[in-house]
Amino acid sequence: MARRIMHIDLDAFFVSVEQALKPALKGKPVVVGGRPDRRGVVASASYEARKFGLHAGMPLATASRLCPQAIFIEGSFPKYRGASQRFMAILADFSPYLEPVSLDEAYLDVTGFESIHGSIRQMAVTIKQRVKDELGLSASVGIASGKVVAKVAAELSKPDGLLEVAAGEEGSFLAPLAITQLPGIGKKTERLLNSLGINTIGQLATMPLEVLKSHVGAFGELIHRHANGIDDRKVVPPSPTKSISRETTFGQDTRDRSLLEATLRYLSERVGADLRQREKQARCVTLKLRYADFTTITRRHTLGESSNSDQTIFHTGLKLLNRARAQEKQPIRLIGIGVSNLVEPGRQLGMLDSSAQRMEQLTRAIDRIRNKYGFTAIQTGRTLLLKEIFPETGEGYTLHTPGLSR
Ligand code: TTP
Ligand code: MG
Repeated sequence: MARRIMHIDLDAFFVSVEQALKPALKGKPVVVGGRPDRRGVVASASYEARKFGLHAGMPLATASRLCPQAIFIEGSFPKYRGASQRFMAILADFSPYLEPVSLDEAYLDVTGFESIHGSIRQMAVTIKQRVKDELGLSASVGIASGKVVAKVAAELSKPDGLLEVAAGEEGSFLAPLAITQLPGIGKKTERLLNSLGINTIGQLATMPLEVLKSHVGAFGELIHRHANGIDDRKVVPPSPTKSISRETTFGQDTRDRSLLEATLRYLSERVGADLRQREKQARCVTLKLRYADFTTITRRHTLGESSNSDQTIFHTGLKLLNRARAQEKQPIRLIGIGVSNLVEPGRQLGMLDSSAQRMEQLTRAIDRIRNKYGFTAIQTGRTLLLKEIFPETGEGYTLHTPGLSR
């Protein structure tokens, strides 16, 4: 049976989230990326702004010159992450074969699901409607027998589009399009192919494979197949997380007890928030330390009962830290905390205990506020000390290991 793959991509995602929250912005040229007098580039431009030539990646100053009436918005990542999670949750209602590709983009394998919705096309209409009703966002959907054609179809249908390519029509659908419309063909390959007289996907598809490979190497094989509308790559749901950790290197090696504890507390809260976001609990807590001489140790503790509480992660980490510090007096260069042995939250005996229940309610309230206003919108007493040390963004502290500030 021919597969049916959907590619769903939200239109002008960051901008549309802002417009959904502030309807006065609708129908106007809007840019998310920052103020035009700052350095930086456009992250997302509304379709009204695109009429003036604005696009993602363009310097803000250029954007403001081309379209002085555009409204420039700084943007806030937690908002977009929240919208993305709700978007993916809607898609997950339609098929378990869901592969998120980025915040606003996913593949869905819906092979054999026709009868549930009448047709795959009707299913796409329902998805678009739910995204609009529940999130106030518009999505574009491409449907085809494989990923690449579905993605091209979604892209071509934008904005607010829906385009289905029937089985057997993949090649003729792609043929008239410019080679740059084929995912994976960048500026360099475009120039090279253009110099060979290849401008459309159809020309690429009929080019002898050996000739193509002699110019672009092994990569030629893949783009040749894609140009012919052939793509059997599977829709792969993300593999379940096995562990979650956060770590940071200090600006200067330290023995400062309050700094170590405050940092450990902050990292524990980030791990806890991630754990709760994934609706998991952990059985194991691991502390990682790197000393001034670069020796790195990890110390692990298995909890009596699985947990997702910041308190438990922090206190377990603190005990491990105190034990390690009693053995080794060197200054510390890096500290990290992680959890593993993740399990589905079960019925907690401890929850009968009303103080644990109150703590759980408090944590949930804090998570909600942080999701909305950024991680540092609420801080616990211990981490306030970090204000003096790390630059703060709405998102959280910018730790010295940027990739791990998440
Ligand atoms: P895209 O889906 O590429 O763009 P878009 O949703 O803004 O517009 P389109 O209707 O064409 O899909 O990217 C999704 C979001 O990712 C986008 O809203 C902002 C962010 N992004 C960046 O931050 N930087 C970038 O260079 C790009 C391309 C996207
Ligand atoms: Mg998009």
